[in-house]
Amino acid sequence: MRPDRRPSRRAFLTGAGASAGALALAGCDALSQSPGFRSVLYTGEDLTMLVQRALLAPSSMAKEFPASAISPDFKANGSTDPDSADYRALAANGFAEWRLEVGGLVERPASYSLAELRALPARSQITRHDCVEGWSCIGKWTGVQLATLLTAAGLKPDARYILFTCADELEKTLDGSGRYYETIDLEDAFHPQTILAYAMNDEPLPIAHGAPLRVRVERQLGYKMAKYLMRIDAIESFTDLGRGRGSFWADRGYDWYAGI
Ligand SMILES: Nc1nc2c(c(=O)[nH]1)N[C@H]1C(S)=C(S)[C@@H](COP(=O)(O)O)O[C@H]1N2
Ligand SMILES: [Mo]
Repeated sequence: MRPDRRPSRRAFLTGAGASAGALALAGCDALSQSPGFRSVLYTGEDLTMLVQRALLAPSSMAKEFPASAISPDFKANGSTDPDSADYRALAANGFAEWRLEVGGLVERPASYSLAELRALPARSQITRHDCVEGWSCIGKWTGVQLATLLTAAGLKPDARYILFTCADELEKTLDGSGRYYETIDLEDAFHPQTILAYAMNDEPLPIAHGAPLRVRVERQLGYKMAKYLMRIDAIESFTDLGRGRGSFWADRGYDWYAGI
């Protein structure tokens, strides 16, 4: 740790200790007071205050459900079978040649195969997916926390959003402007339930649901959950992408922040 960082870090620890005490009074001490949990919170110079806030505030978590609540038929929506030659070739080979590129405003650009992502620490969550069209389904998602990849890559100071670039064109246009993309801010990017999912209901993610990898941003509507991920980039602004509103559907009139 750089010496100049110490005072603010210590100040934060004092504040966090106070809220751990408040949690204990409320009868929720088991997790917040366990030494393991605290060291997860307080180590790692790359963890931002945002991450720590998210972990300390259980109310900011999306509701998780028991396995018995999983929908027997999870509807597939939007693109369900991308028809580009590149995607077809990757799918034909079981995505063995696919790689997720991580770049943009990061210190250490990286590239991951599906096997490499599966070897990283995983998180599973059973959540309700709410589509703006008015339907909901509950599914189990397993993947790597986006925070893990972003921490490994190291965000540069001017990074403000994470951009997801997908393999599919939902709208066929001559200039390629119908390619699906999404952006989220860093609070959602580092949220513990924001995962890059490679499995659904304990099976490899089906093509209809975004194989080989899709993002889950559980506190927002379904259209934020970009499927068919090809790359993620840290960016400062999205005004120069698409039509400038930050996502395929925001460009077509929906809200960029689709909180539920
Ligand atoms: N790449 C891509 N991601 C996408 C879409 C899409 O068409 N293409 N549709 C979105 C919408 S509107 C919803 S509701 C969900 C649907 O996910 P599902 O097919 O697993 O139900 O994916 C979202 N992510
Ligand atoms: Mo949707």
